[in-house]
Amino acid sequence: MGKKKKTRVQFRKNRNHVGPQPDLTRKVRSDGVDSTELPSSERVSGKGDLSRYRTIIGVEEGEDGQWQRAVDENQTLAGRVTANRGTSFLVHTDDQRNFDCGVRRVVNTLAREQRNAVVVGDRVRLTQSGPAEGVIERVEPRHGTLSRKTRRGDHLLVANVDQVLIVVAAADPQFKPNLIDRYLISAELGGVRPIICVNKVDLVDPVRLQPFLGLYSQLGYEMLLVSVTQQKGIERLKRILRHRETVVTGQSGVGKSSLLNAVQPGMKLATGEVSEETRKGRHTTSNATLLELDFGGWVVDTPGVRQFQLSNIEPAEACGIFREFRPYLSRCKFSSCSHTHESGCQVKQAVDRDLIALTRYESYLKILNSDPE
Ligand SMILES: Nc1nc2c(ncn2[C@@H]2O[C@H](COP(=O)(O)OP(=O)(O)OP(=O)(O)O)[C@@H](O)[C@H]2O)c(=O)[nH]1
Ligand SMILES: [Mg+2]
Ligand SMILES: [Zn+2]
Repeated sequence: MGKKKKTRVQFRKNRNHVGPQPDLTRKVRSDGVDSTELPSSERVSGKGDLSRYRTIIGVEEGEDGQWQRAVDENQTLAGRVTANRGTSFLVHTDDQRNFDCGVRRVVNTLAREQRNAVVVGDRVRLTQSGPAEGVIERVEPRHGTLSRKTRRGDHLLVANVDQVLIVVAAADPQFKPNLIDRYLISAELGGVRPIICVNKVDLVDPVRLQPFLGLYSQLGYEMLLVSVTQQKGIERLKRILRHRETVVTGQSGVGKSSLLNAVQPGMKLATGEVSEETRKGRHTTSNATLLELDFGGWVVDTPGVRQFQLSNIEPAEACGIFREFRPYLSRCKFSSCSHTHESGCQVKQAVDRDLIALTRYESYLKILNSDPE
């Protein structure tokens, strides 16, 4: 495969836009491909339709306007990335086989801006290179993603999920409502429905969880209380997971893998003790893994992160999840109010009057400051 394969692709009719497409050149250049390799031609086809043809190195515009490699559907297999093995990916093909796959370099090049060319949950096309080996040739457009905004850009964790199960522990590790707000922002940014799951309720007096339950239910979030040890709430969790694609996220040691084992004992996921000294989990799960549920649906078990830091969150983005701020936003004195230090800020006034919970406002400030939790 030394030689670059050139592919002639037809672009979809381009929304009444007739002139040259500046985006193409920019995009391709930013991928480090020499633009002189991209002679272009345009022609008018029959019936007055304008079609656009360009000879490019195997890239085409996807339905969502993202750039994609053109691959021969007959020479490749469709599948789904089920695990990241560090240097390779495990792909489960639609014809029910498993392949250990590398990634074609151009796929990485095209994804440069996103940092993660391939993630668990991705729909891909691969060419077979051995009995159980292959090469990922293309990643299909994604929907429903979970990522963390970090200083170095977006760090994508998983793709193509409908909902995210945010797991916190009532105790051990310590219950931290602020963390939930961080996970809620990630869900909001990725367009996935969040569900808040409080595990280990056997360890506390349920009365202590009431204020918190009230707060988030009032904001309209689906919440559930579970205990793996007491087998409490497991049936409800199963109903929530059934026929959906769910990523399970939360700190290390909160019981993500334990919950999935309770839902489907056959999974036999490794679980670990919460270490005595640090009261933190030991990162028992080390890689995200996509697992099929035998009652319908898929789940992705993820490794807990020690610190869930979010960077570069704009006030407007944060306000997306701080729903209770909304009635006040338009009444702040300054239209660009960040609701942190400004005078005449109606959000701050609402906090003073207990119309907005102080814990949520503090959480908002921490997130804007990119404070570690
Ligand atoms: N008391 C109590 N302990 C639980 C419960 N669920 C899980 N645990 C314990 O919590 C510890 C951590 O569970 P894991 O399932 O490994 O946690 P995890 O979230 O998958 O952790 P990482 O894989 O490191 O991210 C284990 O010792 C479990 O037995 C529960 O409902 N109650
Ligand atoms: Mg785990
Ligand atoms: Zn304000």
